[in-house]
Amino acid sequence: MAAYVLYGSEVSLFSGKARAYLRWRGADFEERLATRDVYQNVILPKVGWPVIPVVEMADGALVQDTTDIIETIEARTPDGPRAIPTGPVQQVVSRLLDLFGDEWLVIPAMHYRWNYNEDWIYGEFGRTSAPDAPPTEQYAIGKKNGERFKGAVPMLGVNADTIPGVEAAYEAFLKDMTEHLRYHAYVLGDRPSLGDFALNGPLYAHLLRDPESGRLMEKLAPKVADYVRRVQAGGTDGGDLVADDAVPQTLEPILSRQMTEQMPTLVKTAALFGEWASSASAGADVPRGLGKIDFETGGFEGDCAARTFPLWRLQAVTDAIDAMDDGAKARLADLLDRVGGAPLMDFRLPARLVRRDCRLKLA
Ligand SMILES: N[C@@H](CCC(=O)N[C@@H](CS)C(=O)NCC(=O)O)C(=O)O
Repeated sequence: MAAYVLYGSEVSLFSGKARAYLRWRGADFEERLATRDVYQNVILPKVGWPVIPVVEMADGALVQDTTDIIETIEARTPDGPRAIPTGPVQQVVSRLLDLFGDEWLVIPAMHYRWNYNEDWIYGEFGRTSAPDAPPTEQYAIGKKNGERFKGAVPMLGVNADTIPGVEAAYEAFLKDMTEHLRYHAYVLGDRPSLGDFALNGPLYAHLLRDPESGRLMEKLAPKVADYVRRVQAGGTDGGDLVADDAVPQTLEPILSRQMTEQMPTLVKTAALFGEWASSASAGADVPRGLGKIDFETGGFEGDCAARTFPLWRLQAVTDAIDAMDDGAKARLADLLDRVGGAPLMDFRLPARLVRRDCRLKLA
């Protein structure tokens, strides 16, 4: 019996992140398809809501949330390689890329899937949920299951007004990443780290694997497509992160876009969270959304749901900043200055978040 069981699927963005990590770590794991039986018999009873990926540990404990999975495995087996760099500046940058991959690249990932690959994805959802059913039944099942995910597209701010911006921002990201890959095999050097796994979720499961999206990536950024395949396969052995806790300069345009586009949505969401928290009790479940906020991407404006989960990833960034010594803080401040992220040095959420029982709660 394998040490870990990954419940997930090839179509799932976050399963792609977890799988790439487990492969890179050389973890002894078995992947089980998240069929409807698995949802009914494993995920719903033990996690409480329908979500993947879920990893079952050797002692039977179930962990949901990809970063939690990575942190739990690294804490339980500290002798193995670390996805989360020990260098303090590289650690903050990794946490930033975790926030960017999971919670910002999800926007193009969902846009291209649902606006260019809709029919195909229904079949895929059906094959995942009911692998033994005939194709027409799978399509019907996939269509029913897919409604929930399709419903998230407008909440992410994808609509007729913003689509040109979503596409422009994604194409700019592909260009920046292509340039970065001329100098480094992975985001922080010659081996994968947390940021690579976070980028791999949207880039692999949706933006490379979905047929129309994959054609676009191969055409615009074949080097990125190659990188995505390498990370999904577990990365190459032997290399290391760049020395002296340095951050490649070619990563700065990507961090810059994160500061210009994603950070304002987080600041607005944090303000709504502060209002909500002021009348909520400690331990209260944090709503998944707190109304609407304006946002801008690729030069186009629109609105999107103020999703609270990204604040959890942001808190991990600011916690990593708080843990730094003064020398590291000064080096990070220089980097953030260059990418338009100076306010992040002092920005803190108005209240603390905790995650318990696979849910986000007010501390
Ligand atoms: N933060 C979670 C996100 C997991 C997630 O959103 N998974 C998707 C599939 S890729 C899902 O099951 N979503 C259901 C939902 O959000 O209601 C993680 O990193 O594991």
